[in-house]
Amino acid sequence: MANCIFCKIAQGEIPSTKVYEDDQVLAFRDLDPQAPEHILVIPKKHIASILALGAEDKDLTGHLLTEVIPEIARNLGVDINGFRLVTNTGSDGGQTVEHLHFHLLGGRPLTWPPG
Ligand code: D5M
Repeated sequence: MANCIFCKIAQGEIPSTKVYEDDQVLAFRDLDPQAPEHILVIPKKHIASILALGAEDKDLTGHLLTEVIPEIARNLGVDINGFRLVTNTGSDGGQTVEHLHFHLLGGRPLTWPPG
């Protein structure tokens, strides 16, 4: 989608520090890390948020949650002590980039509740 920063990252038009890539999914380091490991996991296809997912995205979301995220967590070593997976949605949710993304945060003890 034109003017979507994460579409541009997915297409290689804007550089990113990649930690995982396949034909459907890209994961890269957040520019403003909130934890020692702060990764953004995105579908390459433009989907605005979790609310914009459709039935046609079941294979993609299943792949992302059951295969990609556990693999990234294991590769980073945060599977041992744990990590947090967050998808901010809409303005109250704090979503600033309107392309579905999961924040994977780990590498330190995280507090709850978030602000
Ligand atoms: O999270 C959007 C996140 O995207 C926020 O943590 C900054 C990050 N961001 C924005 N631009 C970039 C680039 N170019 N590379 C890496 N990370 C980026 P949200 O949940 O929408 O607030």
